[in-house]
Amino acid sequence: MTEAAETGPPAALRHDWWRRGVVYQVYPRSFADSDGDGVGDLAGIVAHLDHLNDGTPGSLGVDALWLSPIYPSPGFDVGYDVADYVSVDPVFGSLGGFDRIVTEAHRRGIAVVLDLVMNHTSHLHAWFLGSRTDRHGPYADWYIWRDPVGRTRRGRPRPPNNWVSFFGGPAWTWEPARGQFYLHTFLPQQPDLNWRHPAVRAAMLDVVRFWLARGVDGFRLDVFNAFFKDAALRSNPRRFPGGWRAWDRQRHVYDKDQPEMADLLAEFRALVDGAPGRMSVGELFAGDPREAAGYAAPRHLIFDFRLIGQPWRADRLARAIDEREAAFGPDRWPTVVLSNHDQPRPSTRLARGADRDHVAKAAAMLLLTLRGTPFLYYGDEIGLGDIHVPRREIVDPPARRYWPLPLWWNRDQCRAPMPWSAAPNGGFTTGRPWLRMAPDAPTRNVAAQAADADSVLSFHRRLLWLRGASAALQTGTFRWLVAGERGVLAYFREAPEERVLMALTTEDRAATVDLGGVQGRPRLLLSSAGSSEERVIAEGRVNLRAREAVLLRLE
Ligand code: TEU
Repeated sequence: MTEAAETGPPAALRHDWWRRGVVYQVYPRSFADSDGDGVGDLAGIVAHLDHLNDGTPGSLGVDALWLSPIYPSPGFDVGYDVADYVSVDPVFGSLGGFDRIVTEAHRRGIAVVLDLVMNHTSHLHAWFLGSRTDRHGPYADWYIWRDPVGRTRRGRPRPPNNWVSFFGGPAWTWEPARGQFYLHTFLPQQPDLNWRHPAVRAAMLDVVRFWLARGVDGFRLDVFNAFFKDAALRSNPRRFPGGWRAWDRQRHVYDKDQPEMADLLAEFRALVDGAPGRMSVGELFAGDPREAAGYAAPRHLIFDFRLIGQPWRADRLARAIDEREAAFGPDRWPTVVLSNHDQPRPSTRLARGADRDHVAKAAAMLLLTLRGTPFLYYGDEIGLGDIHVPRREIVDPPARRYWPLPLWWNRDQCRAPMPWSAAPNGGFTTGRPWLRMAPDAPTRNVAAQAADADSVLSFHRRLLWLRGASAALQTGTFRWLVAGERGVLAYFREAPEERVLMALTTEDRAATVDLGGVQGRPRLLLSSAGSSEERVIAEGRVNLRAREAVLLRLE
């Protein structure tokens, strides 16, 4: 037993923290660098855990920390290509450093969630090195190998079906050493594992056991609905109308979402449930809320990315919220996600010329008051924006891969190093940061915003602590008051002991919300514009300034 495991899940953590609480996502390369090599690391994270939760409203007060992959990786997909599942990449630290994160996080009542990338490994993982050279060795069937289906007119081996890689190009790469193709849903450097092979399943469940024994409280499962492919590897049917990417011109009925996943998920959950208070969340790979809801299990959360795709428009957001609520219904528990390490950041994506801070605050209101477990991406709490990364500095593989086609997905932009202070390089590193800092880091940083009561950070802190004390916001039901009409979103969250009303306008002009028929005396809890209660609540209505979001309690 490690020291971290002995301390166990923090006493302060209720068993259903994953349902009531807020998960904070750290992209480790970009959070804090403790040794000056320009890359964030585990010791840097430990040094900033008080920012997440020091038990006082001077911190965010979040309940869990999700770490994007920390395992040894050659970095073809910046960590999402894992070369060893039971170790820590030296650039981040060591297993001992990881144990310290668990101990220090638990001491602060923060649960630790690891990112498990189990659909594929790195092409440099020992399993694949064994598999690619030997058709008969112990790893021969650990990946999805197939003979060619004849030859092309040019005499090249023809791949077994029409599947394509999400990152561009065919999903099959020819391996001369074996004389066969292997499958990769992502890069050729990310070969897909053969989950139908019992040894693969056993090895992966051992990985889960390894981290649980080190005191981990939960897992994010990367693209988990792609683990199983059609047993006969049938070609996908064409999709009309398609898109400009080959991926969008197919209906993905055979390369993901196979029924075998249900059984694996049950086995995985049984393992995770070996101790109370542990959670898991599956990343739904390319799917809608209905698909997401189909995978939700009693203690297994699912990302539903429909909200990420919406512009900052009340009618569009209302439609997306309706879809989610209809898909999940009252009995299944959704997640709320407005950003992550793959998507443009809200303060850039949603603001579109409007004041970034206003939109960042209102977006936080949505994230933290909708029904479901919110996932807050590092940096969003200060309204960090996307960075512009010049072509020659781009690190992200799909962005490089498509050149010279348009950049459809340059994820470097949303991975800027965290600016902690006005020090050089935002106090992120004493060296040269692996990605450039946001240009406004000297003014938009944690220290500056902590000192400013009107900042995006101060707003996040107040809202998060209000949420932490509110049964209605944590577990209450959802009911519309105004579903997107005239630029307004207003909804109730209701628990037996408390009723809360959220109202916001996405428009650049004032709006009113009629409270006629609404039971209870409204009291203002929070306004994104710093408005007073007298300004907001008057004569049976709520007055909203341009782009304002307010939270009320009905007494
Ligand atoms: O991303 C999978 C992925 O492509 C989806 O998140 C996608 O953005 C969404 O379904 C919209 O269609 C995960 C990781 O988050 C990403 O960083 C990795 O590159 C990828 O898997 C491969 O491991």
